[in-house]
Amino acid sequence: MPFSSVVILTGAGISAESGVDTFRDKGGIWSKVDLRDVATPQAFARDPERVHGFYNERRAGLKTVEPNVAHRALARLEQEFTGSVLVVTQNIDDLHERAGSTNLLHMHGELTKVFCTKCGTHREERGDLTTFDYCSHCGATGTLRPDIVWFGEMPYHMDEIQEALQRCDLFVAIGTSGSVYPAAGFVEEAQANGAHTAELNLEPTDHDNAFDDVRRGRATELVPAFVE
Ligand code: BV8
Repeated sequence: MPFSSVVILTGAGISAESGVDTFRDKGGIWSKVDLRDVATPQAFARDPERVHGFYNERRAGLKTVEPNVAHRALARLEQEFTGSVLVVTQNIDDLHERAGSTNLLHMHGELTKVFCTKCGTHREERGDLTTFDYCSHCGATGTLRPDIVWFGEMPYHMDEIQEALQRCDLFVAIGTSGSVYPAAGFVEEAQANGAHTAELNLEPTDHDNAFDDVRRGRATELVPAFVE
């Protein structure tokens, strides 16, 4: 690869063939549940049990899925590439790390973590969360929430991501519809800084015209071929 600094943005499409639901495809998560009822701070304030139930189910679902060859190809790229490879994922599953990626940023949070709204402590959680749970750090009860960036909240690691987008000479978006900002704007930012840009996705997206190289197909076929 004639590049030295690569930023890879992944979305739900890379985990689809592992059996994790996407959001905006036919039959996707947002066709079954209104995101305003489960993925906003207002929803959590209104009905925390419902929000806990939504994420408890998805957290439990992680036990039944495995990384696929696309996740593994990105991990291999990180290990074998002589330059730097940063994976920025919008996904809240843990399939990239289970495949072996280590230079990885979860910009929308992680299903396997919770944080305390009183003391701000983040910790790992693999079981169900309830409104009766207490924070092991400050002792408060009912203050734990899923460590997820909801709509209207600031995504994580934005400074680090912006810095990488300015530095990279290759930006690749994989399995994302490009419907959610700020991630949807990363291609323009990378391109404005001179990076080559590529999109690997099953279906056309609203951002097709923004990419230098557009490839259509399943992530498990496109990603291993792309990183070779
Ligand atoms: C923020 C966690 C700033 C929840 C998620 C109007 C204009 C511009 C922006 C806005 C606007 N109105 C509101 C906003 C801001 C808002 C936003 O973008 N809204 C959209 C809907 C317009 N954004 C935010 O609120 C963000 N924060 O802007 O902060 C700020 C500044 C000051 C003060 C406060 C804040 C925060 C957004 C984070 C939301 N949280 N996730 C959860 O998971 O439960 S986002 C949600 O969509 C998902 O979780 C996911 O992370 C994200 C992106 O989805 P995709 O991954 O792309 O999935 P999708 O289903 O859409 O697409 C899958 C693709 O894969 C498809 O194209 C399909 O073809 C393809 N595919 C399928 N199978 C395969 C495949 N490809 C390859 N192989 C396959 N096998």
